[in-house]
Amino acid sequence: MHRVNAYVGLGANVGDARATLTAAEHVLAALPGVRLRGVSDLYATRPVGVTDQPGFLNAVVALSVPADPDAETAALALLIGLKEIERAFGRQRRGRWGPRELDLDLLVFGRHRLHVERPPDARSADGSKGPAGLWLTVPHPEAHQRLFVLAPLSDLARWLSPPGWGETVDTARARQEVIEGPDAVRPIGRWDGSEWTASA
Ligand code: A4P
Ligand code: MG
Repeated sequence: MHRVNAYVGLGANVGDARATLTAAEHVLAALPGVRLRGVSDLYATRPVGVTDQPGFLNAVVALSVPADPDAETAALALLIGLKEIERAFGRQRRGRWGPRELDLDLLVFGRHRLHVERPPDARSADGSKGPAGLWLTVPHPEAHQRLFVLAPLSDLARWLSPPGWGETVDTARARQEVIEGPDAVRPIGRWDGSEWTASA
């Protein structure tokens, strides 16, 4: 079986964000065929995009996931799993960049560059209706210019150079730190195997 290393970004700013991210991390690690490779520190982050909303908590997890029968199918299957977890945690639709109970973004899927659009009438192999209009771009098109992604990602993969970036995660993080300023992200917890405990 082929496997790839995937990175998933977690974010929340509605409800008990810390409890949500902790529980979501455990659900992610229990997805079929998925192995957990690492969990970043937990960060308190300043909202980006829509700035008039509560601060976020963000983290990133490193996963090893099945890549069969092909990268595109496997990445879409993972995305569908992420969307189901968001729904299970009560994610409401409030518009782009707005407040959210839980946001799960597929940041990197191995060395693959994918852009997939599933037509609204797409049907899965068993004939049941698939998720309408689902689309996917990896690496995530905005990840390289968001410190709330780059800081936790560099905890896990600072030397990684995602396809299309032309730079390492750490280089992008250092540049973005200058642009966003020292208060944009703040580490507040370290993963101890079951939860984030307060950083020393
Ligand atoms: N989609 C395409 N590619 C991907 C991918 N690589 N990963 C599609 C995940 N989804 C992907 O996403 C909309 C559609 O994007 C999905 O149906 C999927 O098919 P969504 O999560 O439902 O909508 P959204 O999150 O409102 O939009 P978007 O563009 O993902 O928002 P962002 O970019 O996630 O921004 N500030 C801080 N500090 N921390 C945050 O976590 N998050 C946002 C949300 C804004 N500001 C933030 C934070
Ligand atoms: Mg999203």
